[in-house]
Amino acid sequence: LALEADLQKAIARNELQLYYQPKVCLKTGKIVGAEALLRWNRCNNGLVSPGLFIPLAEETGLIETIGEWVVKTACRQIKTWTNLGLLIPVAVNVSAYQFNQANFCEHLMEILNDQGVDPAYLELELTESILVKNEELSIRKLKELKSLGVKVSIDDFGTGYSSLNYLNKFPFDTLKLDRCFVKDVHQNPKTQAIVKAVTMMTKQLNLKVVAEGVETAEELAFIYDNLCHEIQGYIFSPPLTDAQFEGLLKSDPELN
Ligand code: G
Ligand code: G
Ligand code: NA
Ligand code: MN
Repeated sequence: LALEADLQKAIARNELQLYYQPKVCLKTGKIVGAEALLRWNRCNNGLVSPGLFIPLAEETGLIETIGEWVVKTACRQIKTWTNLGLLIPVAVNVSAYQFNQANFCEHLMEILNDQGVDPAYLELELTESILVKNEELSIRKLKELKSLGVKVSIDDFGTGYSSLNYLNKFPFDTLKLDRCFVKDVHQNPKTQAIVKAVTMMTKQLNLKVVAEGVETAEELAFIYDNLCHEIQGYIFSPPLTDAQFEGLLKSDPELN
């Protein structure tokens, strides 16, 4: 497959790039984090959607190398920003194949140590489907990660198996409310009921809530009134290059 052959060479050819989408605190309006989102500029011919090449990378095992590149690049970015006085935690998406590697935690710590990055600035975004394959093992891994100081989020919450029991069992720091509960929420009483119930529950469970994919002022207004802590979405900013993200951070008067 031509796509696979090209993907194999993407790292060596310098075609992979991380974009960073701001996470914004609703209370203060400030940027309080970033999600790293992978982009592939295939043969410098335009971006291929990760929705397309991540599944391919998973099927072929290339995700191992790519995932490592993502973590290393994110760590280097954290280091660069820290040195500039910009203290911004960066979240990376982790796929099942990566998480289920026997040495995932050791390997992660090795990278953090090599790069000299405080683990508290790295977050992992995991989906439910990653964790349900082997619950006991997943719980042990999450506990290990947390003991090392790494933060863990449940991504796309509400779209997978969504046993509420997982919130009990898995030691997450943050719940990322999937965009399907944000889109047009102001017009949909059923969605509103779900958002209210989820956020009320997370308050009791001491979880931070990030609303994903906020696009409109109406969606934002509902989210604002309903216990979410942070938002991520086009209403504030799309994913940005590192330079654009840095520019946005520096334009915040309180950070200068
Ligand atoms: O970035 P959107 O911008 O198109 O991302 C599409 C999908 O690809 C999302 O589900 C996102 O979680 C996933 N994705 C983006 N970057 C990465 C990455 O570095 N690793 C993994 N495993 N998935 C990623
Ligand atoms: O699956 P995951 O939640 O990791 O990926 C987030 C995805 O959502 C990325 O593809 C990102 O580009 C996309 N995204 C971010 N903000 C918005 C938004 O406001 N609207 C829509 N439709 N997508 C968004
Ligand atoms: Na994510
Ligand atoms: Mn998500």
